[in-house]
Amino acid sequence: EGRAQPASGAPPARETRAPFRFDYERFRRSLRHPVRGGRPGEDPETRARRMKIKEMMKFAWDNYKQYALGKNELRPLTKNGHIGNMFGGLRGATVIDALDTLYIMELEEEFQEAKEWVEKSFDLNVNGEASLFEVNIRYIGGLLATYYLTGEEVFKSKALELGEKLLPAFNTPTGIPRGVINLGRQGTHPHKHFLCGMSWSWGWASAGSSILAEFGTLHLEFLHLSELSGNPVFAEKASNSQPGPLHPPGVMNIRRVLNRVEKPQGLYPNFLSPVTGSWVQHHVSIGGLGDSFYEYLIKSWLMSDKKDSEAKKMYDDALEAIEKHLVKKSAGGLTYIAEWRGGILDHKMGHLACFSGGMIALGAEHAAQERRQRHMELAAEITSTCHESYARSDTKLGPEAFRFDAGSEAMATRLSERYYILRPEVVESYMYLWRLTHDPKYRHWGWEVVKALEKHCRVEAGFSGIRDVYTTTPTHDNMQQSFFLAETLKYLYLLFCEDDVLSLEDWVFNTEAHPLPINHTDFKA
Ligand code: DMJ
Repeated sequence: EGRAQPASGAPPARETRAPFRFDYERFRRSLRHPVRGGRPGEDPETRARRMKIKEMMKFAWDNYKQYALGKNELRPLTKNGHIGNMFGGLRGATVIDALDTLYIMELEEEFQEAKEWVEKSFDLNVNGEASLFEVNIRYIGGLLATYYLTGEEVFKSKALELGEKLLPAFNTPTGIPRGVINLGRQGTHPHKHFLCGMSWSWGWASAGSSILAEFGTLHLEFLHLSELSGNPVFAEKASNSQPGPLHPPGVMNIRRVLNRVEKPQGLYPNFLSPVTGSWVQHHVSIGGLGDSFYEYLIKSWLMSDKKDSEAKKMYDDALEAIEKHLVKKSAGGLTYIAEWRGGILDHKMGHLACFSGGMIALGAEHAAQERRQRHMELAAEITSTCHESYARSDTKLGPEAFRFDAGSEAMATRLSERYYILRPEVVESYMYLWRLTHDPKYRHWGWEVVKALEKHCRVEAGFSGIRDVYTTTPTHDNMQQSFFLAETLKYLYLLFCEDDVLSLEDWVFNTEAHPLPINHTDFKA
């Protein structure tokens, strides 16, 4: 599509190709539902709650804009900006993460402010050690989603330019990318994008390994980069070339490596060597370090309009091993997913692992009858356990990790695990479970979170995380995380929207809640 065909009889010496152009209008016609807006005749209380969440988003944005625009995140107590060390020299993480939420909530003026910053101030030629994963999920994901929602070229071109800068990270003996990359401009070699970035493994990851949740959370965005650019390099490899030093393989190759390596009891450990392609440590977790790898398998299948059966099989097999080895019930009857360290269970669930209620429900929707019921029950039970971790705290917000040992049930037992940093995973699961069951308890639970955020996290100049969920005189951590605007507030808002606003029939959410379109293969223009 969009490529010029050589005219018959024309001299074949030079290939003439029209530049590839993604057909945005055609894509918009392929959507089955409008993307935003209220619906006539809706319940006034639901609308009022949605409007409250919109007000929270405006408050979070306005304060970021006033005190931290151009920095990555807002420090709401000291009223200044935070840069951090995850994005190399990139700036404006909150701008990029907020764009699609502002758009969906119809905060038009604020959306224009964010867009203007991208047009005038977003600089991609910056040195510094950036996390491939974080840049992909927040920046590439945010830019792609905003392009698909608005059709504004600036978001597409920035996404593609940044995407190219990430490619050198794949240049390893196995094609499994390393975790850290320098995005700076270096060298002018014809194949410059293979030279301009140096990449490393994280200093803290054992023996130079790459992390499952990092290299396993690129697929959705990289397939869209290929789709929008017409360049297969992101998904697979440069056309007409074998993968090699100058043509590293794209994301599809990651699965090949994972399918080759033996999995202990069918489980995927969190650390893999990008040099040998074997596991470095046997730690398995559906929370931090593992989480979004599983999420991207089921979402890859959904995004492909259920054509990517390899991803579906990998998801089904992984979930079966998780059910068999990691899903447990506490003495008090709470279902949870434990972690696994070389065969020994750690009876702990991180807040991060609470996304899995939503993921399992989403997968269950499309499973055969017997599995569907079992998985829907499992999803509801896990979501309810995560709700308990909130309900059992004094602030009604949940801790970073909670345990099921030494008589404890769904509560943090260590001082260092009592904090809440505005994370989205629990409300994310409420949103999916609401959409898939319409059980009113999910909206009720979501509203409890809104009230708790207002009471304990809202400060004069934005929202802040808290250091201890078990005290009602909280100490604030002075950080308004960019994912609060990208995810927490977006999922809360969607919980109080009709189902056809960003419908699950048209969109999959990347792991930072940026919506990417499903490729409707049966669509006729
Ligand atoms: C987000 O950046 C993403 O949801 C990621 O997958 C996990 N961590 C944060 C939110 O907690």
